[in-house]
Amino acid sequence: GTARKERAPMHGSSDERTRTGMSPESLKRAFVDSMFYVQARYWEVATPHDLYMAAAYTVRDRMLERWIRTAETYRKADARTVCYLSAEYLLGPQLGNNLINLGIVDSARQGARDLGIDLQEILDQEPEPGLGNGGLGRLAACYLDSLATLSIPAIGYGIRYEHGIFDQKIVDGWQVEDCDLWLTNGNPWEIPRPLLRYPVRFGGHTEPYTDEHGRFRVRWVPELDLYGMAYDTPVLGFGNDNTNLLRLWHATAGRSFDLQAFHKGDYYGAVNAKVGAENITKVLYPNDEPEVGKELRLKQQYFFVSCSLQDMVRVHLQHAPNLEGFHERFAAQLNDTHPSIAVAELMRLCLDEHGMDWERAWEITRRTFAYTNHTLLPEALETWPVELFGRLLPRHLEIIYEINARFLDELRMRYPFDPERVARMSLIEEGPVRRVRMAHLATVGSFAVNGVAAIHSELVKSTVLRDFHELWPEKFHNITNGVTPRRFIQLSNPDLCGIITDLAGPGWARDAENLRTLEPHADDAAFQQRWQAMKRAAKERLAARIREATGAVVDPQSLFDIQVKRIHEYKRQHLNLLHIVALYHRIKQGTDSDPTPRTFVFGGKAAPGYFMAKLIIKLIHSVAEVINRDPEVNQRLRVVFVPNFNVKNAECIYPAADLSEQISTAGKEASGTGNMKFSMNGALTIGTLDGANVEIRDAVGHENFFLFGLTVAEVERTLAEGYRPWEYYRSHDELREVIDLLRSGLFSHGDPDLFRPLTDSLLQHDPYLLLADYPAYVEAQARAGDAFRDPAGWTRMSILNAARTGFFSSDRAIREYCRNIWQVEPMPVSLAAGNGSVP
Ligand code: GL9
Repeated sequence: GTARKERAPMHGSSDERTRTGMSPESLKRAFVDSMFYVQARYWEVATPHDLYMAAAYTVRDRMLERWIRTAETYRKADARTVCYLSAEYLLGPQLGNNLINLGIVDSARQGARDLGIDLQEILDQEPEPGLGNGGLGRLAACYLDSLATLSIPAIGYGIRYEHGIFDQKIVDGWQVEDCDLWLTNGNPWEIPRPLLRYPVRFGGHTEPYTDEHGRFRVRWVPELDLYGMAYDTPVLGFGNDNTNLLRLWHATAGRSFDLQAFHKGDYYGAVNAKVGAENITKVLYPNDEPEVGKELRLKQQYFFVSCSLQDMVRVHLQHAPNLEGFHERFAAQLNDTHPSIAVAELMRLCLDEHGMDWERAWEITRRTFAYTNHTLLPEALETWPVELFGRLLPRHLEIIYEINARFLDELRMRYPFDPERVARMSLIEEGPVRRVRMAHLATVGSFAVNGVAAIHSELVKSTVLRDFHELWPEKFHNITNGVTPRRFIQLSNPDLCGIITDLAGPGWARDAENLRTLEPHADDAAFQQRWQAMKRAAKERLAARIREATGAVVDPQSLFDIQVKRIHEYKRQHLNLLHIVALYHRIKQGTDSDPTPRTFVFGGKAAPGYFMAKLIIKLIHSVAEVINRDPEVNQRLRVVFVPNFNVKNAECIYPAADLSEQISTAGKEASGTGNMKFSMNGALTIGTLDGANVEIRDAVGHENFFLFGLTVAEVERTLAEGYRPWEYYRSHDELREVIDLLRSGLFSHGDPDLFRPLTDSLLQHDPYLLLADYPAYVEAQARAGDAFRDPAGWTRMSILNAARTGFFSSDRAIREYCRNIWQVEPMPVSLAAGNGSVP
């Protein structure tokens, strides 16, 4: 409405400023008001949760002017906008981060103190939105932070799962999953938009018809419709006034339920159908890489993609008469193949709903999307059975067939004598069960494809998408992942933040390359002392946390050797365990030569259906139990498992690490992002040449990194030559003794069979080459242990790691996406300009 625009009242007026002031005084007043007017509580009966809610609303109020002003600025400028489509956002707690990005941490702490409250206690109350499984979802959250910080017009689109990643409990050393309840006590950060709803359809059939111009068209007659309703969360930039939008969709039953089923008198049937519709956004699938092919999962994917594209179309049509130019307004990033059905959905919207012809629709679609690949693991490459696909989305399957028919025609022309290549590239996998290959759909339907670390992007080009790279070499990019220094240094490690700010000034958190100012101080004794004190304090905090969570007592003087990440065979937590058992064995034998006391910390969730991963968790606990209570050993070694590894715990873990375990089989870990968080916080890495480890090692200096293991080429060769793990077992005495100990029942109360599935797998197949890498790993660990006994040398390396990892800021990654892929420019928001006056 232009008419409305003229009369638009100016919020953000001086009244508004006073009301949303940032001083301790006004924060305090607003907090007390929120307690009364929002929480409806009085002081004497307020629970810790009430304190948190009142604080969150107080902070949220202070985000709104920026948020609204940002929306207004982007809209007026008709700005090209990035739409990040992701099934996962592992946001972590919001309050602390929002305080930092608003620049009011000190005011808030002061205000709280005046009221006799400890800010930390309030922060600890927040349940975390764990709407992601691991690296991929956390990456999306880091990218939202950087997009806002770099003033890039951007919207994050995703799913508002009622239950995020499960809570992990440990019972008798086994993982037990518990339902995540992040929403049950209310979510103060989101704004429900009940009127912002879109219909989403499923099932039914399609029928041809002739439109009023006599053109052939197709109509989808769905069986079922439901609605997606928007919940909006503001995402603050740091050091600027931009505040972007994260829009998550919630499923509710549509009219078809009410009208058809209820009115037919089948009340219970109708209720059931309604519940079925609302199930779509009930729960996040807790699998990491391997896919399961569950119908509900495909429904989730289509549901959120359809809502998001309809929303984008609505916005576009506010500025334009039709969908021409859609690709100029939006760059839509597909975070893995999970949202890749978007290619078919945008085609459907253009063709069926907006009457466009195929060629034009395809042009717009291909110029809208870009696709990020996050894994090469064959079992993780998404494919959907054609039968299931056609049952749920008959029109989309038709469109995919048509895309494919045209694509294959092109290929046959280009490669007339290579039918095998054409079959390999098809969007449909032929076989006993025909399947839709989502990575091929995403690649064909996008203008850019990228991997997430240099080595990974090369492997994408030479393995899973090799044929596509040969066809379209210019389409392929690398964008090495990054992590936000706001959350993973400033928020998690205030002491380190203080050190850096003293040297580099406060600007470093917006320009992480400024971390280099630490470098000249790496050998300075006084500086080293401050650094050691920082590390020491972080280790003490983690030790306290561990004691609280597990009862285990660990020594902050010892080397903290930490592996936290999803539990997966390719990540090789059990290689770490083989080394621990070797150290134990040496101490028991009296053959030990590495007297460095160590605390081994593990953390991570296993997919609920992944038996081996769960057995690895049990093995960690079992080894811990034997080692921690043996007085001959426990002065030197401790092993702990931090239950329920999540963003909140992670913030306490990364700063406390001396040694970061990044020991995946070369070629398997696409990038890793924990590796970056550790080294930014001054941990040294023991790692393979896999994922971003390669670039971290180059950045920090080879002498400041404990490298071991087979390279990708060596892994390939070893497997090609017929790998026989048994021979490593036979010829390596210590390795054999270690595995025999696992099979002896020592760690399983005399039951020699408990860990048999693991040891058998290692001895018979060992697909991740633990035995081949074992000698090199143990040797690298010995180097690390030795190095730790030279505190000055270690501290120097630790400082250099932090100083040289600015490249791994997600700001750098997002700048690369903006320049190389999205072609989008910053649009800074100003709170001052013209908006200060009362109308
Ligand atoms: C992952 C890769 O395995 C990681 O190596 C990578 O760092 C991240 C982000 O690019 O993506 N792909 C993937 O499916 N997951 C990743 O972590 N899995 C989970 O998020 C559980």
